[in-house]
Parts: sequence; structure tokens; C-alpha cells
Amino acid sequence: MTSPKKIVITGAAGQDGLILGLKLIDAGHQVVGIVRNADQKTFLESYNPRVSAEILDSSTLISVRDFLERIQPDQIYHLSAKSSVADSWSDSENTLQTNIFHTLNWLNALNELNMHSTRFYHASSSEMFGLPKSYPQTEETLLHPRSPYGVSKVAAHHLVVNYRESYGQFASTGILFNHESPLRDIKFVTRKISRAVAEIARGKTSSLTLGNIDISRDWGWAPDYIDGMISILEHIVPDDFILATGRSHTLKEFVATAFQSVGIEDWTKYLIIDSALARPAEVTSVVGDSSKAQQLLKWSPVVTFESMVRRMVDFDLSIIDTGDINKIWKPE
Ligand code: GDR
Repeated sequence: MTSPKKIVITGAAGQDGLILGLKLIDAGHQVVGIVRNADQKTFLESYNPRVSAEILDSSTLISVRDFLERIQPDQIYHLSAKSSVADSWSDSENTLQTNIFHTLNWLNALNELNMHSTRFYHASSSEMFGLPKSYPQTEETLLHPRSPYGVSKVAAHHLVVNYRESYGQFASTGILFNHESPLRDIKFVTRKISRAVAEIARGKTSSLTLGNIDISRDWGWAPDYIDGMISILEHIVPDDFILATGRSHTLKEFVATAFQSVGIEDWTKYLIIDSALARPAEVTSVVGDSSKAQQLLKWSPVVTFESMVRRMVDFDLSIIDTGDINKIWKPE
């Protein structure tokens, strides 16, 4: 075990923040979880009472600076972001403001306070590759984002690298491909599917409406990726790492696997395609090469695609079967 540290998580009430908080507390660390509002604070406190939840507005440098001066953390996982790619066209200004300038405030505050050895992790994204020039994508692949969200992540990613190179900030990035769990919100497609399939299996609904099902993604199991994030920040030097499974599946395959997990083979009759759900520009196909993380961090994903899909559907079935609609998933 590593020595106990004071660790800050921004976006502590999101999927990754919740799982990370549990893992860091289990490892004996002191965790301050930053959230946006009182509802999120109440939620985080009930999910993980051992995390100290705080509301912080990171839109101003002064508020981030004051927070850092008071807390003096050893590590910061900056996960907070406007994370919906689909919403980022209609919410472009907010997406860029939040994802770029809030990240910049953390970097500038650390620099002004001379906290260059405080380890900073940035949640970079496979959405930065967008329309890739080569397959599979590595840390060297040219970036070509396809959404305002993707553009915001490219800018923030480069800022983190730049502050590392300019000021010697211990700043690392994890370029994570899609990673899922039953903590996903239903605005993301995997949970939308697992929820609908469970409802169809129990006769509670009769259809699943999706946009483009020909896209493919490199989907992995979120808790595996959180282990990777921790290894990235524990690595001896700051660096950039892709976390991915190296296998891509179409959305159609995801849907088929979800239906098959409840014994439905003839699933096409439940599917409705609505072109209104298609995006102005699409990330058609991405797949990551995580060789660098495998070699330097000894990281590799454990849970398979089929097992991930089954776990998500099983959890949504358990909500229906127990009638506990407020049930929130926790990793075992
Ligand atoms: P993504 O995740 O955009 O990859 O970003 P999402 O689950 O929203 O979409 C995946 C793909 O599915 C297609 N799709 C649909 N998507 C949604 N949400 N709803 C639908 O009904 C639907 N039908 C088809 C999309 O067009 C898309 O191609 C996620 C987020 O978590 C980001 O924050 C993160 O950076 C990346 O993963 C890696």
C-alpha cells in the first residue's frame, strides 16, 4: 500500500468520481470530493460518507486558489466536465468554458502557489481522436475532434501537457476510451440500452429507440479504468496514457448482446431507429492501443465486453425486480 495521502476529486458525484472515491478511501487515503451543488453534495454524502464533500465553483481562479491553499492536497483528479458529447452542440459555449477554463484555473492556481509537485490528473478522452487517421489509436495519433466536446477536451489536454512542459507541473492525462457501469446516466447509450432491455424483458415497455447503431466504440468496464487512473497518477513521472481494451464493437452488437443476456434472440422487432438522434458529426469508429499503459503501468482491463453488458442489464433487472427505483450501484 502507498502512504496515506490527501486527495481531491473534482466531479466526485459522477460515475468515475464515485468509483474512484470508494477505491481511494479503501486504500486508506483522505478524500475531498468536489461537487457543483447541494443536491450532488447530499447524494455523495449518502453514497460514500467517508468522502468529505465540498461545493466549489471552479469558474474563478481565486476560488480554486483559496481552496488549494486551505486543503494543500497531494493529488488532484480533475474529472469534472460537461461530459455529454450529444449535448455539446447545443451547449457549446458552456462546454468549452467548463472543460477548458476550469481546467486552466486548476493549472494556474497550482502554478501561482508553486504547488508543482502536487500531482494533477486530467480526464482526457478518446473523443479527441474523432476521425482517426490510423488504427488503433495510440498516444501519438493525430487528434481530429468531431464535436464541441471533443474540441474542448483537445484544448484542455494540450493545456495540461503544456503546463507540465512549461512549469514542471506533475500533470498527467488519461486518454480513456468509453468505460461503462450501472452508474452511467441514461443519457449515455449503454445505460439507455440496459435499462430498456431490462424493461422489455419484464414487459414494462415494448421498444428501444436509438440513433446511429452502425458506430463502433472500444467499450470497457469503468472500475478497471479507475484502477488505471490511479496507476497513472502513481507512476514515477507525469505522462499521457491511453486506457482501452483494444477491441471495438458496433452499437448493434451491444444491443444484440444486451438482448441475448435476457434470452431474447429476435430483438430487432423491439428496435426503433430515429434519425433525429443522429449527431451533426459522428465519431464512427475508434479503438485504442493501451500498450504503453500495459508496459509502464502493468495495467490491463479485466472485465470482458459480454460480462460488462450482462452486469449492466442484471443491475437494471434488479431495480425492477426489487421495486427499489432509488437503488444506486456500487462496485463489489
Ligand atoms: P460518447 O457516448 O458520445 O461516445 O461519449 P454515448 O454513449 O453518448 O454515445 C455513444 C455512441 O452511441 C451513438 N448513439 C446514441 N447515443 C446516445 N447517447 N443516445 C442514443 O439514443 C444513441 N443512439 C446511437 C452515439 O451517436 C455515439 O456514437 C462518452 C462520454 O462519456 C464522454 O464524456 C467520454 O469522453 C467518451 O464516452 C469517451
